[in-house]
Amino acid sequence: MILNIVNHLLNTKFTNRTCLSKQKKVPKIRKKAIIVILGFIILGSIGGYAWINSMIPVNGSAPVFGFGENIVITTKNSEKGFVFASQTNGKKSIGPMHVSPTIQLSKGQLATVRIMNEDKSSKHNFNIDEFNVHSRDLGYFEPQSITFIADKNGTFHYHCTIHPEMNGELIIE
Ligand SMILES: [Cu+2]
Repeated sequence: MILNIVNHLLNTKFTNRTCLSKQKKVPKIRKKAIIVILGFIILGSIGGYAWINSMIPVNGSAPVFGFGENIVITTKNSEKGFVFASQTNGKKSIGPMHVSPTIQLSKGQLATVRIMNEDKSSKHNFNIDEFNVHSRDLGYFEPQSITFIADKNGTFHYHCTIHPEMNGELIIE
């Protein structure tokens, strides 16, 4: 009889324990969910910060929302030596390849230069000093995009600091 009671108590204790451990498991899952949600919020805000930062032109301090003119420039090694080349000539229509294309922009226009080094033999960079546009020294097939505001009228030069013969004009009207 006593043994039965002890057994019964042990059983209830045991089942209570399993109940307790089950109850503990639920908050653990919730904790994990909260951590995951917090992780998403943190990653999201880092991503959002980076995204807004990428909207700040290199010659400005505030983000500019909108689509800039895309200027696609590649660097190549041709018979003429190292050259800047473009398929777009600063305009949206895709035409023949231009060597050292003249980039034309309207004053106040947002522009994104997309540079790609297609030259195996050398690193190249892209600079427009007056607009604080300075790329890294790009290795083979390394791309970089730089956004700036064409906030001054005039004729400017873009160039590669490694090869002074690599240069072209930027006209803002
Ligand atoms: Cu170069």
